[in-house]
Amino acid sequence: MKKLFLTSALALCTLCANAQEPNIGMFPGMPKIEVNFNPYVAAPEGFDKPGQGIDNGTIEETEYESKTVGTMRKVTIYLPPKYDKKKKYPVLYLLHGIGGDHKEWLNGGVPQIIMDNLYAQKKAEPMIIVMPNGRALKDDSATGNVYAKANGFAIFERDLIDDLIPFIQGKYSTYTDKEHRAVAGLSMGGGQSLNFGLGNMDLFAYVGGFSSAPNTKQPEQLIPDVEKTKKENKLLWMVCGGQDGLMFNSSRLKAFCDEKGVPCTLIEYPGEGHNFVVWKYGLFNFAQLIFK
Ligand code: FER
Repeated sequence: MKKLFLTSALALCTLCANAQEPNIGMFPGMPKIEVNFNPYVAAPEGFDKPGQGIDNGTIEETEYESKTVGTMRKVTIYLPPKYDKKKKYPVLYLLHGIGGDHKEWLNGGVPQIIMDNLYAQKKAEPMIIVMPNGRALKDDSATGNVYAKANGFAIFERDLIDDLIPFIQGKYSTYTDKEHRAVAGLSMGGGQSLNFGLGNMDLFAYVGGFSSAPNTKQPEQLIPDVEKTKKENKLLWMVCGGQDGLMFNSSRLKAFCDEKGVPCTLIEYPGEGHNFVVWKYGLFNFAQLIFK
């Protein structure tokens, strides 16, 4: 199975262009796990289109010193409309996929438009969204064979916790407790969010996985202590396309949670594959559920 996995991953890679998520539609060999999905409710028309006459947040790119990697690392920040240093904000760490970097969400997922619209309708708590480069390597570019650099996505756990979070809390006006910190991501970033979020429940109360990739740990590793997770996690929320060959990463965790009585959402986006239709929907919904 491992060999099949590797071969197909490499085959996929040769198909995928740089800085783009692979087409997972034909991903072979993984089991279909029967689960009770949570109901899919379509996002309203225009949720990802610029709203007219509404306040806009601001996007900036900055750099932080990573002791983990030994380099200065780029990160994209989205501050909510009317960001005010005298107030404190919760923080969502929003992670990209294997073909992306700190700009992937901005280029493909228009988080600033989705959030500006949500704020205009008072449907989300004002928050800072931090979009780092989740490939914690000296060469963290999404070029060449991105699968060969996949180990950087695991190393990022230390970069995030030891370097990036302290930097963000020093530079911006943020709350610093777990109830005001969330992590979510797409594909490899979804796997990272489940791994790091459930693995560090003292740091993250809200966890989101959108079309999570095979870097997602086994449910027994993610939730070794069911009672602790029930007590400490405030939201475990997932979405995945119905035609996405990576669904098993999400459905395996959902089945485990349902069996053990751990609150967990998994929505199957009807008919969709491994793409930003699903991930924009993920952000739109997840952002409305956190920090409340
Ligand atoms: C794999 C298939 C897909 C894999 C990673 C991915 C590390 C990631 C896809 C993405 O981030 O879009 O076998 O192994």
